[in-house]
Amino acid sequence: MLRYLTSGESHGECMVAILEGMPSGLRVNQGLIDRDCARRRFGFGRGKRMRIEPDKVRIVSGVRNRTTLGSPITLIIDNADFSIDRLSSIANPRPGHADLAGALKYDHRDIRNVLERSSARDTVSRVAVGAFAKMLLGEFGIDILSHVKGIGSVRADTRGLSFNEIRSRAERSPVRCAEKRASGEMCDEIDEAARSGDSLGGSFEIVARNVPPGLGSHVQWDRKIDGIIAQALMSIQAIKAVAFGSYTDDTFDLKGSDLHDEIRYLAQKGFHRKSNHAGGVEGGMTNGEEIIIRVVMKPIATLGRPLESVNIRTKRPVRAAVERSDICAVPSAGIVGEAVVGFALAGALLEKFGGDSIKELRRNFEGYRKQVREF
Ligand code: EPS
Repeated sequence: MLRYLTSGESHGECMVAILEGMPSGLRVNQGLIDRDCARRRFGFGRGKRMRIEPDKVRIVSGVRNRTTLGSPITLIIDNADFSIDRLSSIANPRPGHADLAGALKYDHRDIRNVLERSSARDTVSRVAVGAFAKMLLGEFGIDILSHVKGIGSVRADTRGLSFNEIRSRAERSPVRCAEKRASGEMCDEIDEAARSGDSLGGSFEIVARNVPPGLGSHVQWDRKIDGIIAQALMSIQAIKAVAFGSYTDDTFDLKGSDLHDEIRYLAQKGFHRKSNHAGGVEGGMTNGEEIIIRVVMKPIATLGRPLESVNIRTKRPVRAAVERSDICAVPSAGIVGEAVVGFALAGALLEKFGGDSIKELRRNFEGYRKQVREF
């Protein structure tokens, strides 16, 4: 079983993750870990903290000579802004943040005790874990990308673009949007939100390709791969909606004949589909098509021109607290999305094919591929 825990406060000494269940014999690519952490850090709309933090991941256990041992892997990211004991206390909760619910639940009269852990700073640990998951998936040709579909009132139209085109265009865009026109307009809206003391949300898409059919299972609710992926995505800070394939509010008026993906067979290609409205999942299992997921993120809760709130000590009306923050974190959230989807798929891969070493996992994987080819 693949699992992980994270720990760490936003301005504490460091962020930590322990990843357990990775097979032995996986070559560790530090460059890939660094690259994903850098992709998470940058992106138009991010706050000043991102210029302070190098987000360098130290691997302190579970890896020897750049190869996994099969033992728990501990990852540490030191916080350059380690200032938690000097930071002021906060009494004015921000609407949209964990502040008030967390203070009530844990009986904290200083909201800083809540926000230090609820902060999206924790996503750096999740991206580091996700990089390991992607390395494992990469051994089997499974590849994941993300790209921004919308920010504020701007929507991108990427119909007709291939997986590789979307990835290379998104990587060159300051908002990680594959469409040039939309990318420029998104930057303008973020600038405008910054000027007016506001924040912006949006949506991004995750695509995973070369996923074999049969990850997850129809036989039990907690083994359904779409449920597992949705939970992982919903657990990212500020994510409010997750949808597979073509299924949004705009598609529920379409008929079964419009939406279900007709089945075809070619000797070289095996079973495949004419369309992919299902987003690569049917009956809680991957079906061999690309996995496509749309994720909606709410605007950042910290506003330069804060909303109405109530002081938790005096109970008097006040304006919400203003902290250093991002204006829009949708481009970064896409990278976190890749990481958690990678983790979910790596977990499902290990559940199906087992194996304590990469060698054993590969043997089982290839045996299944042959079985499916000969079906
Ligand atoms: C983040 C670090 C945080 C925020 C952001 C994400 O740093 P600081 O609070 O010191 O500015 O920039 O977190 C939030 C916006 C939030 O509301 O939690 C990071 O490393 O991603």
